[in-house]
Amino acid sequence: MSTPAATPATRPFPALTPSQRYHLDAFGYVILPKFIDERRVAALREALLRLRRDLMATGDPINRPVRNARMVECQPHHVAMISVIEADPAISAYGTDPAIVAMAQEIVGSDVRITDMASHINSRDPAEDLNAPARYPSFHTGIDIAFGSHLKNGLYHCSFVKALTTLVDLGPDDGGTVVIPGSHKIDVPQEDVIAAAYADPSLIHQMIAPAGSLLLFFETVIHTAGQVRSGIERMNVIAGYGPVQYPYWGGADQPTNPTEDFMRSQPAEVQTLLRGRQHWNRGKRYRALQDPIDPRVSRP
Ligand SMILES: O=C(O)CCC(=O)C(=O)O
Repeated sequence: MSTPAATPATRPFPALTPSQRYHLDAFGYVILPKFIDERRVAALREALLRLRRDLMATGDPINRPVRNARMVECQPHHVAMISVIEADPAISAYGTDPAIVAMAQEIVGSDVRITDMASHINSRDPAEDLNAPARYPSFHTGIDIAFGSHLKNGLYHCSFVKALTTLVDLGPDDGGTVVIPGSHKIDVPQEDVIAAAYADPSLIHQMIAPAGSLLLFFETVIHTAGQVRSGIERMNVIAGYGPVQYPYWGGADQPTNPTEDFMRSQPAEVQTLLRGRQHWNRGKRYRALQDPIDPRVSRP
């Protein structure tokens, strides 16, 4: 994918095809297969494995950040790292990738900022009974429907969007992210939606896709990591985006904003992605479904 333009006004718009936009609207997610090429996947894998190693070497990876990143989950079968954006240039390049930012901007409906960047590396949970029907105790959303979404030109916009790329091939037993499609529009108690989905598992969709594939989803859709049933070590990189005036997220208890040194080392437009902009002018921008994708976007 090549998208040289990098300012809010000149980023490709629309950045999604009408079919991709429709899929996202209807289901709350869309997958773009092999969006990131093999070279970038390899660089991201290496960077995140090095970060895991370096964090573990501190002896207290939850409380002792490395390159401003830290762990929020540290179990033998699951490591979750947050605020990873400045840990390696390959990771920063992912979060600030103009093509991904352009899609986030279109989905939010305004200029955006990066709200957080994270990574999960996990394998089979030895406590899970693989003979029992699959259960996903961490099903969640990141923003509620009433506050986090609005309609324009009949299309759904969400103020918290995730761009998750799998760094390994994901088959059906490999724990790809699961979502309850459509739940971003059904404002009833979450437990009722989850119960309905368990009663009919066809209501749960799973990411099954080759390494480098991008899952874009609204944080209003109920989702979580899938169940790893194979011997694989799953690994992903995730960038979160919100309207440009939103605060950084990065873990409610102990927010780890990008460091000043890192922000100052970046071009102006990237600095806005990292800092946000404290102003009510959010630079709103909306498409209609039939608007064709910007011809500058080339898809693999
Ligand atoms: O690791 C996953 O598959 C899910 C990540 C997730 O739940 C999130 O980013 O909110």
